[in-house]
Amino acid sequence: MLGTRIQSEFSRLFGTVPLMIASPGRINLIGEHTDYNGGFVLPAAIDKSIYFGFAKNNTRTARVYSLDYKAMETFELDERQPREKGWINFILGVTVQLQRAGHPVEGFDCVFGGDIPIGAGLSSSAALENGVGMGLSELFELEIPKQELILHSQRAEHEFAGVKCGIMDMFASMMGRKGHALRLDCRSLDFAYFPLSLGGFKLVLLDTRVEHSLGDSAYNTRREECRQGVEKVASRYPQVRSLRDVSLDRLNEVKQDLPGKVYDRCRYVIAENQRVLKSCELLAQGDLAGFGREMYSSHDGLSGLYEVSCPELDFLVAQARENPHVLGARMMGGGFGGCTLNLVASDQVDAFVSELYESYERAFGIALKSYVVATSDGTRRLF
Ligand code: GAF
Repeated sequence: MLGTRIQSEFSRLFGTVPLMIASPGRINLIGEHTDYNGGFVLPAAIDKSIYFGFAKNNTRTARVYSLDYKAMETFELDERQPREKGWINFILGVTVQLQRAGHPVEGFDCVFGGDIPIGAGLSSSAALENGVGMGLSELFELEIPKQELILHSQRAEHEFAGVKCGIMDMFASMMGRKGHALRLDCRSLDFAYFPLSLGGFKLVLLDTRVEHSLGDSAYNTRREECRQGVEKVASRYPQVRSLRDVSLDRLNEVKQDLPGKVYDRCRYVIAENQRVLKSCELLAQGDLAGFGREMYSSHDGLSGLYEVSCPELDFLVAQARENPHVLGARMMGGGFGGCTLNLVASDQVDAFVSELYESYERAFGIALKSYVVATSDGTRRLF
């Protein structure tokens, strides 16, 4: 087990027994690019995690070893600025946020490693940030509430990774519950655990293994385009704070004043919010086929109106559509690469994956990867 490996690696490197934390990645059933628009999402924590060992070292230095990168990095606790690049930024970023919030963090040693594929859109960075937040909170007995840790993770991502992400990823990773998705209102942060019974179907991730470089900058541009749309509508309806408050009728009233792209982005977000609410109803009624149709519509909007898909993702979703054993498929996460999420009949998963493996290789010369995922509990102390 990975956790045990981390623990023994820790003892080998630092000569003590650490406290252990597990922090999972996430999938998102539906509700993409709605979180930073004050809307709704339906993510779940998954059974792929980063494991951490932590111990105090009675200095003012953090020594952190990444098992996956086989690399040790250190920083002093009064370091406050992001490094130019690298994974240490996520750990440094959370440590800085905790200190800024007045939490007395001291020197620590940390070893971490996991099985969340990196760059696949499964939020390995949120898992990393959450794990560091909880680990330091436990180590120094800070008793920081989970909801506060989530906000520290988000700020670390904004300031130390440069992505103006919403709250979904860290929320899902931190608050996940086995057997459930989370129906989250990203404005109020009210959430409800949503039992997920998929009957004879499984959630299958197909990893394009591409990460188009415009991802981060395009993400920030989408945020800005949504803001422009809100600003226009709010000039007529001052109570409007985010696209969550905007109906298509009201958006149409200002259509002539908006650049075409901005209109399209807003139209997508308004529809996607409605799809999340509808999907919750369909899933509660056990209507998986209906939910699958919402997944396809979500993908169409992300690809056509929001323009965050890419040929590899579109190809995989188009192929899934042809397969009668797949109820729904969509790109997942920020876009421009990463995974598609597919709802596939359990006894057809192998056939589906091997068929796509071949056609994807023929089309793009890339070896597809696939993962069958289950839901799991969120970030937690193991011992
Ligand atoms: C990324 C972001 F980090 C999330 O906040 C969310 O906006 C998602 O893209 C798109 O739904 O994962």
